[in-house]
Amino acid sequence: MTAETDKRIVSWHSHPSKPRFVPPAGAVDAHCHVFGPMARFPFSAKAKYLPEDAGPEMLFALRDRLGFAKNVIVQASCHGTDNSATLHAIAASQGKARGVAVVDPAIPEDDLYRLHDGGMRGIRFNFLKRLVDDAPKDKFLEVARRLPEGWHVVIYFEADILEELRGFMDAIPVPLVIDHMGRPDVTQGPDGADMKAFRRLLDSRPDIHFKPTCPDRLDPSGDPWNAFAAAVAPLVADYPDRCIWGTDWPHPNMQDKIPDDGHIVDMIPRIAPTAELQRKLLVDNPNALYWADLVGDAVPPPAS
Ligand code: 0GY
Repeated sequence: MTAETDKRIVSWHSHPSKPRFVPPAGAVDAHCHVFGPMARFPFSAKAKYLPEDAGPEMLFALRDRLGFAKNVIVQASCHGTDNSATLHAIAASQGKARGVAVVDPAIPEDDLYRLHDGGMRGIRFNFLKRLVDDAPKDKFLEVARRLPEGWHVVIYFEADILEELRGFMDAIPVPLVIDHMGRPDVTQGPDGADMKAFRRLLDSRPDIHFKPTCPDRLDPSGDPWNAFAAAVAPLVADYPDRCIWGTDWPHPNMQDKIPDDGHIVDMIPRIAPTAELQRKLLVDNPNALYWADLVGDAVPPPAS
């Protein structure tokens, strides 16, 4: 942490609007985070940003306001490999949250199973240099080979290193989930080079999922993020069984362009215009990845 980053940052909207779109019953916000509370869960000494507290009560209040039933909480880089804050939030959710951990690749097997018992169902490999000091592919592969059954790997990278990561991703022996579609340049449109490369990745194996998320990060034209909608809707239409969606609250590092979460939710019908697509994106696909043990109990029947 440098002197300039010592001030704690607020990157989320204090009064998000109520979305017009009403998510289907059982909808999952499958990409969000918690920060702290710092007094109980200090941030990592290696954190690249120092946020204000955004704990589970705030997350669950937002979940209810936006009309979601459950959350998948992704361990944020500011907490490093200490997953206590995320585990605390999952425990506080009373069964309505599961998570994705960030681990030291040398983590003992017993600790992986403890994370499983705490509601984790995957680990995240982050390749963004502005967020992490290093991303050791060889060590990542080793831990990916000894994950508990049913887990997957979430990968966060930017479009310019997609090709470089292809061999690494091919070697991961469990399903993959790609954060924010690998951050394509959405202004190139649905047939731009970045989207084409991402489609090639999806076509390379059937067990890669993706998050058509973060219009606020990916579309420089700003809200209502028309370039994002135009570039992403065809991807969701063509890969309806392979996408999951999330708000990205509390929007780490977006303090200069804080999005209104209600507007983020209103992007859903623009990228998934039918009830069937919405059910897959928000209910079926995330439940299969994160609540596979309960699928059948937890997933409501398709809307008629
Ligand atoms: C995201 C994106 C970002 C941050 C993190 O773990 C994190 O700190 O994921 C980012 O700054 O692009 O998905 O939350």
